[in-house]
Amino acid sequence: MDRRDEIFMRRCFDLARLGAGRASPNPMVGAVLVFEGRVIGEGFHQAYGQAHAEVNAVNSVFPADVHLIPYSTLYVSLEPCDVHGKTPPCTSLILEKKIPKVVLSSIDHSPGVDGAGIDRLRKAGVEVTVGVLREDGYFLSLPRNTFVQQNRPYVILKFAQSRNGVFAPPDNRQMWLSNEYSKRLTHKWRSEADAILVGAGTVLADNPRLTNRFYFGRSPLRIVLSRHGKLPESLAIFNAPESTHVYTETPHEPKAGNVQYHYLPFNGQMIANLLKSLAARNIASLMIEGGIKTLRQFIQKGYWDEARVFIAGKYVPEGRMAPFLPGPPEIIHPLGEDRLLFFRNH
Ligand code: AOF
Ligand code: ZN
Repeated sequence: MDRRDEIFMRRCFDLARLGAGRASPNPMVGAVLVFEGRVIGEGFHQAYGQAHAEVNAVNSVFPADVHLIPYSTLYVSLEPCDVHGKTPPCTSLILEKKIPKVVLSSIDHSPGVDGAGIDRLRKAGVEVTVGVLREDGYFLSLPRNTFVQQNRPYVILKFAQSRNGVFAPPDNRQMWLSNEYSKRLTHKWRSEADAILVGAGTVLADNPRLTNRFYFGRSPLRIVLSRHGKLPESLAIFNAPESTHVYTETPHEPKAGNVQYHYLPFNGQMIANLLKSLAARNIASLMIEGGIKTLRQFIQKGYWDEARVFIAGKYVPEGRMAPFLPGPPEIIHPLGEDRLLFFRNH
């Protein structure tokens, strides 16, 4: 594999991530157009329903370089689409612009693509290389591919625990464990997730807002699991303008327009049915912020893809212990006195 392929592919990944929080439920995709080692165009999928990365890369080429396009290589983090969705297929653009070579990292498993994009290009004589930085590309596109292949959102568990593994004090008081860096990161993640979910116990104990206040970008949709639906309308989670969906066995009419109640039987299929319902609402990524019971339900059913766990520097003498995750963390980041442990369920 050409070392330069990896450099340009990394650039595609960096560009792709600029679409975090806005591209979903589409994938984050980045593209770079290169003529003889020189980048002549770059682009990424900036927002759902808008132009794809390849289109933005081609459109970014300076007029003086446009004649170079038929002699250039298009690097793209994901297989170019071959479907007419909200925008025309990128395969058509590549053929129309006579781009002779395409280098990509991972496959788009969306219906109608899933290898068809590669086939169409190859049949038309385009040289296609697949699998550059395969693993990174796989994980970059995993939220989208999980959404289309399993008909559920990509699930991220997020929680904090004390140095000695305590999640919450015995009396269920709110306890802030992690530091300012961890808090800021949490808000960044909120800006990237389509929705954020908590159990009713957490809502009642902590009265969280669950909005993004300490990072750029938007706030996610808020989801509450509440078997009996008895939640006072004065809770911060019901504050406008962000929307809140409550999943409950006993639905009732909300007072405010930003709140909706949905019927969900709290049985053994609850998590599976909830995820299916969220997918039907185009929610492709979901962050679970607690509490212990809710996190454990997702872990027990195996419905989690990543876990981001803050280990605070603080020691808490007693309390309820944090959920247990099988397997060791893949990455450990220092964050001041805290540490961030990153797990994958695969
Ligand atoms: C690409 N490049 O930048 C993105 C792609 O409804 P549409 O028009 O947005 O098309 C949806 C399809 O395009 C679907 O297969 C999705 O995975 C893919 N997204 N494809 O070639 C991009 N964002
Ligand atoms: Zn496309």
